[in-house]
Amino acid sequence: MAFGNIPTVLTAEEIINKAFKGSSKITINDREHFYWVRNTAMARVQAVSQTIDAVLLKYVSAFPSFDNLHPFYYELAELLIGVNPIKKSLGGLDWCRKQVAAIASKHLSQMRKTRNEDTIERLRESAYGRIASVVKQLAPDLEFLNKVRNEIKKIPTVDTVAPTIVVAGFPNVGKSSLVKLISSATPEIAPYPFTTKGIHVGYFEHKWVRYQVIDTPGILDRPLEKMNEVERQAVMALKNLANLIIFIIDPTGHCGYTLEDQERLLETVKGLFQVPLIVVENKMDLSKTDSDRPKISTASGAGVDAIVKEALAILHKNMPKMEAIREGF
Ligand SMILES: Nc1nc2c(ncn2[C@@H]2O[C@H](COP(=O)(O)OP(=O)(O)OP(=O)(O)O)[C@@H](O)[C@H]2O)c(=O)[nH]1
Ligand SMILES: [Mg+2]
Repeated sequence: MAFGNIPTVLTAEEIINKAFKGSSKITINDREHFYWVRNTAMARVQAVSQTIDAVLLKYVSAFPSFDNLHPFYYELAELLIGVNPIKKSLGGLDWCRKQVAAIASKHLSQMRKTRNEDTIERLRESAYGRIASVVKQLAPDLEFLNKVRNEIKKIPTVDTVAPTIVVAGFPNVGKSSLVKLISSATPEIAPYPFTTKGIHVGYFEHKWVRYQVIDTPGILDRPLEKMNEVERQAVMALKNLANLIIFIIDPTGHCGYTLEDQERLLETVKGLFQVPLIVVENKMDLSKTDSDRPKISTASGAGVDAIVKEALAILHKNMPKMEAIREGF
């Protein structure tokens, strides 16, 4: 998985309670009462600081290092959440780890110097209080990172190496229906636009090569800055993953959009993405145009095999190295 398995991010309060509760169980016995008191207090402060450090470090390391992320994931994270706020909050966690370590070390060294039991207890309390207050300052960051974690979980894992077909077009034209027919993906299909709200990934195998097929949300022909978050995810997939685009047109009017609008989007897509493109007219069981474009019906399956064949031929032609490897088997 691109984002690994990010654990639930605890709240500041939960982290503090966890650390304090764990430390309260520690006692370091000594025959001499003073040492018993001092060593116990010191061990507790140390334990509190170590627990907090371990918890925060776990979060920092569980989040991906955004600078090494594949552009598809990076841009999707940027679109859905915003990379800078995530980096800022993770930076906050690191800041807190340093503060906690410094507070602990300062108090421990003072505890080491005193022979007074009351002073020891006062120092322990002061360390606890300051540590708690620093962790409490993290509350908004922790809450935000937990939300990020839940958003990140929704980002699908894609194969960034497999030859990839991205299926695109206006809403409701039959993209998901095609993806479901030709790959292992099981996207939702429904008779209204914007059924697909994110990227769905499926695979099929042909002669020992695994091909990736990506279903995208429908896009309307409008400038990128006017597109909503759902449409932009389609653009991210087209831009960062496609080796070939299958552009579906529904010329029957069944989808609720005109042929002219769809043709305009096709021109936009051609201009934006420099990858081979197959234009297919779907729903030929309802009606068909007399264009010379390939025609399919995902309802009856007519014409679909021919499209897959054409897609494979184009992918092979564009990936001579892959073909050579494949032929070598
Ligand atoms: N008659 C007919 N209906 C079709 C065909 N292909 C798809 N449909 C119907 O068209 C509607 C939309 O199909 P989807 O596959 O969900 O379309 P989509 O392009 O993925 O739609 P969004 O995800 O909303 O963008 C559904 O009611 C399908 O059953 C076809 O070849 N013939
Ligand atoms: Mg769909």
